Amino acid sequence: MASEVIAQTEEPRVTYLNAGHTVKSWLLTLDHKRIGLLYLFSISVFFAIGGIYASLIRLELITPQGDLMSADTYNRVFTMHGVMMIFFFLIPSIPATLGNFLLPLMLGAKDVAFPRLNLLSWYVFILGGSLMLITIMTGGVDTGWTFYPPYSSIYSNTQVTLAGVSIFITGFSSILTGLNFMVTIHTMRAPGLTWFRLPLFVWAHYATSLIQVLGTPVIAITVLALAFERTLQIGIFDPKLGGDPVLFQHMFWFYSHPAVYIMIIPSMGVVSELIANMTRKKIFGYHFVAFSSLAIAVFGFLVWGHHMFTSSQSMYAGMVFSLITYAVAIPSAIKIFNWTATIFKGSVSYDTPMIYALAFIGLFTVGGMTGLFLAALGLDVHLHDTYFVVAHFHYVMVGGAIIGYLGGLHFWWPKITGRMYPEIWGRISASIIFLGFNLTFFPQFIVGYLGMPRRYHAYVPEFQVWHILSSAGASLLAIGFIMPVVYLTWSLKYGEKVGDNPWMAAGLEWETSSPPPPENFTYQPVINHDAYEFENVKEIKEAAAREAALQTA
Ligand code: HEM
Ligand SMILES: [Cu+2]
Repeated sequence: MASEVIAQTEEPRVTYLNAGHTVKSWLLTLDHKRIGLLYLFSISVFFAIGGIYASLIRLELITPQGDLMSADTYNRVFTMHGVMMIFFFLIPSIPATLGNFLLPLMLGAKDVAFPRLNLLSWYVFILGGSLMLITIMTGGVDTGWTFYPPYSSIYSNTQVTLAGVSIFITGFSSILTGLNFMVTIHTMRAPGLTWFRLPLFVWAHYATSLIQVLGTPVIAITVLALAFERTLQIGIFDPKLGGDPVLFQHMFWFYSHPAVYIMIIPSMGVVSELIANMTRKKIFGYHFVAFSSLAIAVFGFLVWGHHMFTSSQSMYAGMVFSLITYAVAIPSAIKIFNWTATIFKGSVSYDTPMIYALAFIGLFTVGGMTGLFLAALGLDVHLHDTYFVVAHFHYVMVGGAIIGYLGGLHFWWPKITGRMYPEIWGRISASIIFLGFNLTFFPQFIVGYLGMPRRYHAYVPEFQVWHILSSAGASLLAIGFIMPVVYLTWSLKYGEKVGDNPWMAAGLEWETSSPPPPENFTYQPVINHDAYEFENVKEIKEAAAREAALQTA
């Protein structure tokens, strides 16, 4: 009785969520946790738009005739799908949402190094995104998300210039976030938190930030050059004026290959956290996993030519690019092996985040291995620009990056909101996503191998069966993606309140309350042990002490 009375008169705890209720307190917030949620909301909207385009693509391809839309409309549809998904969803996804929310918590810091810059990054992102929405409303773009000239520079009469400006602007958001994270990781670690005590999530974000800072300026210049070429015909890419159309491909892929790692490395960081915490083990070969992120980031800059094997580049260049591409597979494989070794003999709990982690390992392995098929010079001549490529990159980007993102979102949801989602729904939707994903994309390997080119809205009737499977899978996948939106939103109000550390996870972010107070910690955390040492988790210590007391009693 007495405790109830006290509970009622107790001051409600101030958290980052209730520290201000006005719209202004959100739109002008400098709190990295709120900024993370602003991103979460905005990229979800962009993902929904990209998803609507995806369903249009899959609807068109149910029949071999191009009967749902004209070729011209179809070109705009798959372009807007790619642009939305890559530039406005996948690239910002984990760094901008989970990264923003978690990095300072994991470092024991009050905020990121430059909170105002962090807020500015979001506004820049929204500005770029709005321009892309205007692009869509004024007719969209039909060049494919790769914007290759001469089609994009001379022939297309769609909004290529506006789209270029939008991507140029959005790039700054990525660069600023990367800079902010690097400075934060360098300067704001809690006392005792040395580099090799950092969670692998932090290492992954450090490597990602390097790519963002070093690579993004190149894409920004590339799309700007394209915009100039279109409006002023100055001869950067047009051979008639002394330019070189293949130069565009070099510049584009010099960024966009590393960019695929901006999408996947953060996801790998998430998976490392999930596996350590769900198996209650230190990640096997911690140093190798940490350095493999850096290796991927650095070597990722040396392989762009594998997108251009069929573009008349010299055979010797092709051989070098092929060889280095094979070399980049090594650090990815190291991660897969080390995660597997960690799971081996761990006490695994198959909660929703772990289902996502296991799905990641399986799907990313398929995606990565088929990358090796494409990196083989001779085989790529057959597979280039077919659905095999489409299947490959979806296995990595959806099966890898998005699966990791969802796993992370579920794992840290109780930290972000203070409430738990219904576990059974988590497992059901994760399983639906896994099945739907494979049904959507595995047939594309086959139909691609059989010769179906990508970006076609009509095809020979023999391919129809594969497309029907794929479209059926896409419907399942859509259901799987919509379910978390529903039950996560539901849990905001009705989810069970679960305390600070429902997973008994190791990591500084779990030591503060859920949801965290505005300044993250009410004390200065001091670190005296490595990452993933579960004996040091407060809840586990207490349980052990209770156990010991029972034994002696
Ligand atoms: C790590 C995550 C990866 C992601 C996100 C990814 C993503 C992509 C994307 C988006 C494309 C298609 C680009 C386009 O639109 O033309 C692509 C193509 C390609 N990928 Fe990957 N990839 C990844 C890993 C790998 C790996 C590990 C390898 C090889 C070891 C690889 C080799 C290739 C090759 C050779 C192509 C070009 C195929 C062609 O156009 O003929 N990729 N990848
Ligand atoms: Cu590449």
